[in-house]
Amino acid sequence: MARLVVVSNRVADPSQAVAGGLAVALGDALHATGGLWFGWSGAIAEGGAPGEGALHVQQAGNVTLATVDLCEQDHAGYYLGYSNSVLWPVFHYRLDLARFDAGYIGAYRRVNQLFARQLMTQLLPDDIIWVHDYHLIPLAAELRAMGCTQRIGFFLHIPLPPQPVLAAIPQHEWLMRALFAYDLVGFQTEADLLHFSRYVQAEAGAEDLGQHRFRAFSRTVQAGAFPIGIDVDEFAALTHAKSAIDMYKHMKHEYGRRKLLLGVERLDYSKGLPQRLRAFQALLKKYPENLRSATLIQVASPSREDMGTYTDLLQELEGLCGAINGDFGELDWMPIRFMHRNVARECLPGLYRVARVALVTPLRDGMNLVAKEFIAAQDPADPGVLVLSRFAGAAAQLKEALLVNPYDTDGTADAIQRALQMPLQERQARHQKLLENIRTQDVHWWRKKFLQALGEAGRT
Ligand code: GDG
Repeated sequence: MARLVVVSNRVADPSQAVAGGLAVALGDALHATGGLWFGWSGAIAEGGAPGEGALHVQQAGNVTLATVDLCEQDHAGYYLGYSNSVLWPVFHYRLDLARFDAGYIGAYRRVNQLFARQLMTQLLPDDIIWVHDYHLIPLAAELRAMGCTQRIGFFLHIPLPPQPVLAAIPQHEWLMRALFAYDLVGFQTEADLLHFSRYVQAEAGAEDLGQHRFRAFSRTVQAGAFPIGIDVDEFAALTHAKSAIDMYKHMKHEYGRRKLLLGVERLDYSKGLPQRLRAFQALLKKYPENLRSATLIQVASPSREDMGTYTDLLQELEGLCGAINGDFGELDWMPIRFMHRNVARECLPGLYRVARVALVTPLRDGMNLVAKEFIAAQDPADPGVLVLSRFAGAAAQLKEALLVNPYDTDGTADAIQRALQMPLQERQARHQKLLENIRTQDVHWWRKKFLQALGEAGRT
């Protein structure tokens, strides 16, 4: 069996107990064939030169972890710059937040070239290479330019916006042309796939060969939708382990008299946090029976802290929480508990399980794994209700959630009220269907489906 090579911006050691679902799933695949995981080490080398970075290779069982350091300038231009100030906002439809600094693209190319150069030294002739996410769009093109002939697949974890939005990126043609160096390009949803298909036909004159195969730039690429899932069994096991049970009991004791609502995400403007807080505020105004009772715990774990847009967002959220707590709070009840901290992964399922309602209301999200984790952690006999944004990729699969438009404050408040009042039978019926869905299309299904399609995608 061919060896699997996974390439992503960050590398997780799959043998570590704290590794998340994706690391576990990719780890499984890597273990099965004995694999290589390649990416940035997370270290910024002081005094390093642009485009240069030492390679570190270590063994974790039968998986080789190969990582490259970046210098300060490359980290600033490639990671903070092009990846997170251009691609992340634009791919999440936020042209207003994009910063098209002319210096970023040079660093983005340089780091992709550096990765390609270092990766080439590690490759075996029959390797199958799987590249992940927006940081590494041009990697295959760089590898091909260095003579790489192995099969290469790409999976985009974030949304692909429609052509008029994508075209705002000055290098949009170059980026999309780079995708044709892959054998397979995977997206989260059919909607993303449609955006790809429309873009390449309209902007690159691509020929549609049927079954999502496209020919342009003298190359043929296979595209597909592969909605990512979670490791349901791993998450269920976490739910029944001590840390999660302790967390559940503690929260039940603290909040037993309250109706608990929960939001968990990285602090990011794509997640719709201000809009969610306003919807919760509207709920308290419109449905006063929730006063002294409904409590929203919002975990916003620190993310990309060295970027200004994230600091602004934090300030906005702290202001909103202060205003809502100030207006509605009582000596013995605070409507919102806002935590700008990371909750230990082992405790998360306990928190999910104690919540009556989860608010997963991003303005735009590739998939959203929190929605799936919440479902996996529920007690099927007395499950909580998922309020889910129609703009999360997960909404295409999780139809039994209460789907909302997060821009519609009143509509979202109404859905939250409906969730809080939902009778047990309806909660059970919805949860059963949702659980079936995340079980059938779990992360192992996703990985196998992608790798099978990559194996079948013949390059011409
Ligand atoms: C990208 C795409 C796509 C969050 N807070 C804490 C914490 N988390 C964990 C969750 C979940 C993960 O982080 C977040 O995954 P999401 O899918 O919700 O969102 P992104 O990080 O934006 O991920 C997304 C995903 O890639 C996969 O393709 O679904 O659309 O944007 O696992 O549990 N974990 C811990 N403490 C926290 O405070 N331990």
